[in-house]
Amino acid sequence: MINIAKIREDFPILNRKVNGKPLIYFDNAATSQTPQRVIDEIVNYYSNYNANIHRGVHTLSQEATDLYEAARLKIQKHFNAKHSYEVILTSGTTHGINLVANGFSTLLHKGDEVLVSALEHHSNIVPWQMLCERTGATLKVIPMNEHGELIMSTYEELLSEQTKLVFVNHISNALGTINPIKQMIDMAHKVGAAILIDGAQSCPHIKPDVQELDVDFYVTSAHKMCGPTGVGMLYGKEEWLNKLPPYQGGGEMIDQVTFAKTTYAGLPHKFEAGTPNICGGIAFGAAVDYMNAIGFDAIASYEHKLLNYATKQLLKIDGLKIYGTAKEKTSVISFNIEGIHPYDIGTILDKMGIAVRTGHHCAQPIMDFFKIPGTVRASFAFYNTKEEIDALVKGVETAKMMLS
Ligand code: C6P
Repeated sequence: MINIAKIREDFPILNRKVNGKPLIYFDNAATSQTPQRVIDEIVNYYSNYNANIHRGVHTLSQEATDLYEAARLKIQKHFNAKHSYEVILTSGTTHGINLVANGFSTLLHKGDEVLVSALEHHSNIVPWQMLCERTGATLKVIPMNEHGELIMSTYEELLSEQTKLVFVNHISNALGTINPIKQMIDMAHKVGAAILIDGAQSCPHIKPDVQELDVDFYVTSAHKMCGPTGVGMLYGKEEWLNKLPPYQGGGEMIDQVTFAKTTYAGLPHKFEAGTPNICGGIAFGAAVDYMNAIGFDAIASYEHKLLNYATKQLLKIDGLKIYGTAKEKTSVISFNIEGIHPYDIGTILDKMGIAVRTGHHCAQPIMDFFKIPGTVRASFAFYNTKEEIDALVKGVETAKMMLS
């Protein structure tokens, strides 16, 4: 059971006021808030350990290296990767996807097909379009239905011997749909295709087990799960990471450099060129510890209650339509009110101290599917409350009155 009052004490930002009102933060899918434990880790690093890593013989450098590598081990354990070197620390989900897409430049050819789901964030569309332009491979789309669920029978039809790669998010950022990724992974493997799962939105709610999933690549960002911005993880199966060429060249990713030829370092360093976000990596480890101490089962069950309550209360508002009504759904509610632009609702809510996201949520194809310019999106985290949802509902009613 979650002790919500105690948890809220961990997040200093929840005490601030916005426009003279207590902050109600419902933009968790854009970025989550940061607990004191993670803030302390950042302050501690810059106060006591700041040094470059994997380079110095001096004590500070060795201590910073130990902390950074300890964080990698925490992340490995959290996602249950078989080896720590299968965990590549990146700048975030976008970086991880681009790294894999770039690597496949040498592995794809004209005639090959790659499948993307209709539910993707631009990060999991554009790099693959760029890959297809480079290689002559064809991008095909797994469609969705009116509820925002992928149509699995069409997915099955689209899979063939030509399919080399599938990419799909674990949870849609715009609609909250939880995709049946285990089934999708198994189906991709049956035709010999590799599959990448974008876990940007799942990691705050679910603890994925990459070995049990048997996934080839899994990517996420620390800032979605109580960590800092500018750091994230790419998990890749060892055999796949070995097949991919390095993404960026520079310091730390090499074995030997001469002007005639360079040989590369082993995993994970082959993919970690340059000075990484050292403090960010260490704080990512602290965020993983923090969330595990609360427990993902407790988080998921509490957030599910918030989702059900908010859905029920919001639907009482005349003219309000929710986009994304999948059976399997997480705590994201995208909605519009007939005749009112989402941006106007978001602006009025902000005056009441309520932070929501408005617009296309970097998922324009989803908005095109529903023939709308965008939605208001309220996304809940385990530190939100029922009382905050009541305030949101009241705020939306007021906005509706002002704008109708
Ligand atoms: N979605 C949102 O408001 P980065 O920016 O690399 O940390 O994450 C990109 C990304 C990739 N995939 C999914 C499913 C995402 O939701 C996001 C980020 C935020 O929905 C910011 S656009």
